[in-house]
Amino acid sequence: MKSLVTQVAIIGAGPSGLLLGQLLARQGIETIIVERVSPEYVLGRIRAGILEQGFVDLVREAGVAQRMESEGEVHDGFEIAVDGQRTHIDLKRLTGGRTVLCYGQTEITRDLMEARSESQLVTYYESSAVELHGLQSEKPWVTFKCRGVSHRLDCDYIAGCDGFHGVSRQTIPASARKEYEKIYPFGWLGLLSETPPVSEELVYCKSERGFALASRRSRTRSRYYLQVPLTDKVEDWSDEAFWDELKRRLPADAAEQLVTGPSLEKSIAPLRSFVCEPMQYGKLFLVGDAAHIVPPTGAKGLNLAASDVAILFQLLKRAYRDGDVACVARYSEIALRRVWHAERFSWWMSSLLHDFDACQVNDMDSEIASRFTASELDYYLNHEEGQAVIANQYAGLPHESII
Ligand code: RFL
Ligand code: PHB
Repeated sequence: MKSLVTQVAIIGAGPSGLLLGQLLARQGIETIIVERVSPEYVLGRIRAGILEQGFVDLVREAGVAQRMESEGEVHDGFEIAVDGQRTHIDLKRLTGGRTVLCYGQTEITRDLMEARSESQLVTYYESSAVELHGLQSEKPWVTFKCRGVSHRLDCDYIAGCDGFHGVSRQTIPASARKEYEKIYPFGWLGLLSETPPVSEELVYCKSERGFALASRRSRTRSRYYLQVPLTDKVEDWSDEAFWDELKRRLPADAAEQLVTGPSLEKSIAPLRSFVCEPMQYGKLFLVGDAAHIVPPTGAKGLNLAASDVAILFQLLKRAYRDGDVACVARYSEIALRRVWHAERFSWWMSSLLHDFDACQVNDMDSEIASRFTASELDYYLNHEEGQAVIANQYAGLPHESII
């Protein structure tokens, strides 16, 4: 057994774990990350594309913003199209100047990984049998296997940044946590292609055939999504079938301009709302997808992960720098307030823009339900105050108000 010691053990080298590690390192706080898969596998995941200002500021604070600032695109707004009718949500005007940055999660992760290896900070990739111990004691520890060698990592705190399927949340006794969950009756089929995007801004489309999203990574790289039944498999969707269906769901003028091409990646993600309360247990803190999941419609998952990181970082800084070790007890209470705001907004955006009728899950008579939805869409899209509600929540709460 190889013995290791650090101050904060981080489980998971996704964006949450890497960002926390980078911020702590800049304060002289030591971390070791333990990750289940290889760096190549982590970078093969195509996920988020929209970053709120709070996220961008945090990446700057971590000293890793250089490429994001030169390659990321500032988006002043986005569009919502309902049955082909396009409405522009002017984020900048409606929020008093706030915008979002379009820059892929894969790129952020790559930037953070490179910064970590340049600073010679330790990450154990391809680790198995990861287990957390002594969470209620003064000195918790983590055991894992890496390259055939068993390791024991002693630490002061453990940050569980290991995503929804990770080990951290499962280590908290079931009697000490409550989980809230809603699974939606459809998924998102995503396709990435080296083709010029159909629009300068994102277009969220509600159509009779179901939801679609036209997103992008750059002037030459597009990311599109289609609402699909949960029973569909990626193999059921050829590139051609994807493009045909997308054209039918996009507004006609956009469909005409759509440039198609071979897919670089295609995957299906289920849609889920999930929260684990509390987000801490003794010396373990759950961060990001390990503690909560939102459906991707509001572009909130990664941003919420970053706000957890910001909170935990500030509390750990206070504990190590000022000796205020008691303050870490407030982590869950502070984080959950923001989590529930994002959960509610993401659920609401998803409910408004997806086709539930196709799934026959409405408990209301579907005719009256569709009138209610039409009226709700009219209010939120055709009135200034409705648009402002969407814009302010989409742009995200400023991080200054977190603690
Ligand atoms: P991750 O990214 O899942 O990383 C967790 C890491 O932990 C590792 N791991 C373990 N390591 C050690 N031991 C174990 N037992 C382990 N088990 C797992 C995993 O291998 C992995 O490397 O969680 P993290 O860091 O909290 O980051 C969260 C974000 O990835 C997620 O919230 C976003 O991608 C959600 N999301 C979006 N968020 C946004 O803010 N804006 C968006 O536009 C947006 N679009 C999306 C999305 C998520 C999507 N999918 C695929 C669910 C679009 C999609 C399609
Ligand atoms: C993406 O580009 O992957 C993306 C953008 C906005 C969302 C979800 C995903 O709401």
